[in-house]
Amino acid sequence: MISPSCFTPERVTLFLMLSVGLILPLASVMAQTTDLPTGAAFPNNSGAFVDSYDQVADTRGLDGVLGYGRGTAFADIDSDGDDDLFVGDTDGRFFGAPYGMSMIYVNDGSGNFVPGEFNLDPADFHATWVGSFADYDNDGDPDLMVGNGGYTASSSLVLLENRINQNQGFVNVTRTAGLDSINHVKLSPTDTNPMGNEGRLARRQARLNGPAGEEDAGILPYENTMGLGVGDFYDDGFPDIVIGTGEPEFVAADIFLCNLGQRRFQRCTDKFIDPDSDHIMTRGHGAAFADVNRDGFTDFYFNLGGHPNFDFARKTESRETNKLFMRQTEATANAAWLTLSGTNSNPDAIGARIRYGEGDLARYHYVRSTQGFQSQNSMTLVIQLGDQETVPVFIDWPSGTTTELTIATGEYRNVVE
Ligand SMILES: [Ca+2]
Ligand SMILES: [Ca+2]
Ligand SMILES: [Ca+2]
Ligand SMILES: [Ca+2]
Repeated sequence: MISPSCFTPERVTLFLMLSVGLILPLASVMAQTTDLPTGAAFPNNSGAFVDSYDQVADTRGLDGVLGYGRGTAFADIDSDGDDDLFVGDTDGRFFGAPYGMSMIYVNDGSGNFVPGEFNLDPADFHATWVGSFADYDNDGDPDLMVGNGGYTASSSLVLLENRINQNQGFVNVTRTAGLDSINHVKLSPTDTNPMGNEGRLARRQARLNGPAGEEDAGILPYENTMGLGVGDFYDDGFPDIVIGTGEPEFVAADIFLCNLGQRRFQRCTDKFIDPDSDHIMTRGHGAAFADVNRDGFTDFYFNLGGHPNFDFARKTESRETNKLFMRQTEATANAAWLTLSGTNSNPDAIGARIRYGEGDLARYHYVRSTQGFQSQNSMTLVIQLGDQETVPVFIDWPSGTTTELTIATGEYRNVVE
């Protein structure tokens, strides 16, 4: 059932959520650093070897399709122990084939990806903004919820049940799950240019005068927040921040903020190296973290691209290719991997708090359904052991119960509540 809708309360709520999206993770970062060691090790690049994240999408099977990137998510959809990748794309089919659209990529276990078929229906991915995984039917595999529309096209929610183990791929169960009644159509004229105002117009005009246009006009650099990712670069236990601007008209500076510990962040965009170098000025949206090649170092995927209606109207091009950043370092990780299965708590253990290590070496993980803007980090938690062979792990489940265990180097452990 589709019903007309104008400026709905849901839309207002969405904007409020996006507005506070940056503030809440920052607040939680501040809160959780209380018991952590000061002076976290930040790689020293004074030597000949540069400790960096190299952009490797082209050699890992994730290259070549121009897209309007939106939300992205890592989840182990086929239960083979590695993180597979959902890429939301708000879709270039207006331009005809070959166009980018939302995809699921399957991980071969080493961080190489191949496109998956899974009987996906293109009609279920029209102007997709977000996809998020959870085990909605409690059968042990992650199912996929897709959100379409935004300000791009008519809005819809699609729930796809994971039936890979029955060779049916993902099956649309939106109607039987009772979710179709909340789909709606965007009609409000205020949606066509919700960001237009005098300040932005002045910035736009200045920007048209070249990269230094804003500076020449005395306007601060364009750093609109739309995409937002929170995850742990350098696996030091201190969560870091990525901000993408998501603006169709301009590429703008990607903002990587590395957490130095001691409640301080430092811009570290220069650590994220792309041979094309255009990554430093993009239209960023979805951002997700996972250790895709199981080397003990967290990797980062950035889903990029502008807006199709804008391109149509202005006869311009704001699509971009996405980026996968994998850490290249002389350091060797000493890590283990942990997943949680709730019983009295929810099956995905959303809300669980994990502490590992003791004293000054204690670190924390939190299991969340989404992280940042329209994105979901891997549910597999990377445990850093430092110079230890084992570390104690303490799990606070959402139900209120606790679990204590010991995990060893190289171990992959699923803990059942
Ligand atoms: Ca997998
Ligand atoms: Ca399931
Ligand atoms: Ca970090
Ligand atoms: Ca890795």
